[in-house]
Amino acid sequence: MYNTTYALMYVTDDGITDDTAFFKILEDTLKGGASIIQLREKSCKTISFYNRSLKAKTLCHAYRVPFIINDRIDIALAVDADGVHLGQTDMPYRKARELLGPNKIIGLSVSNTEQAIEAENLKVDYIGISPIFNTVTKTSDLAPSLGIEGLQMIRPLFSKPIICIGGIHQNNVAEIIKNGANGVAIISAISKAQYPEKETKNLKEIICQTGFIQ
Ligand code: TZP
Ligand code: MG
Repeated sequence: MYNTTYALMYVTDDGITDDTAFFKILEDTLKGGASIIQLREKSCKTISFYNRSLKAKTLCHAYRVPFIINDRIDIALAVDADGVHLGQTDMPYRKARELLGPNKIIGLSVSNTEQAIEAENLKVDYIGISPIFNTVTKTSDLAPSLGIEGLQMIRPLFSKPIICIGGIHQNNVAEIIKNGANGVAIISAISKAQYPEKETKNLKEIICQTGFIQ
């Protein structure tokens, strides 16, 4: 139904509490060519998360871009999102699959080779290597950066799409794609850019110019 490429995932910035600014950036990144959106809210109340989710899903679908939710399966079900992104300490994958059914996207963060092997056995839809580089956006519950070496070790262990997250910007994105990732997930390089639409366009162009991704 939707273009489900993982090339460029924009992960929303929960530091942006003003809804007008939040949705302006979201629409800018959709215009710029983000291929999937993950709504990530770490501290807001459930009602605010739910309301943002409903509006964000409508916006993403207007651009025919899939919309997934970080962690909160209840909210994903409530708004009929396209899927969820789970961390290692979130709902276990099997239970999430049981709740969401066979057709929703379920991605899992992995921070080492053991977790990648487990994700392969579970047949999750994609994994997010977390973090690939140092980031200032997420400060708690963060494993050491895996770097390109970590990606190279994990790539042969997982057969479905791999995306990388953490500290990604225009100057390091090509290296990640050339080393086997199917895409990248980005917060601050887009949310803090002066022109998020242009920034997204540039990132997408760099990703596509590697020739590794359509
Ligand atoms: N998980 C691992 S790193 C990270 C998350 C949510 C933050 C990524 O943010 P940025 O600004 O793209 O480094
Ligand atoms: Mg989580």
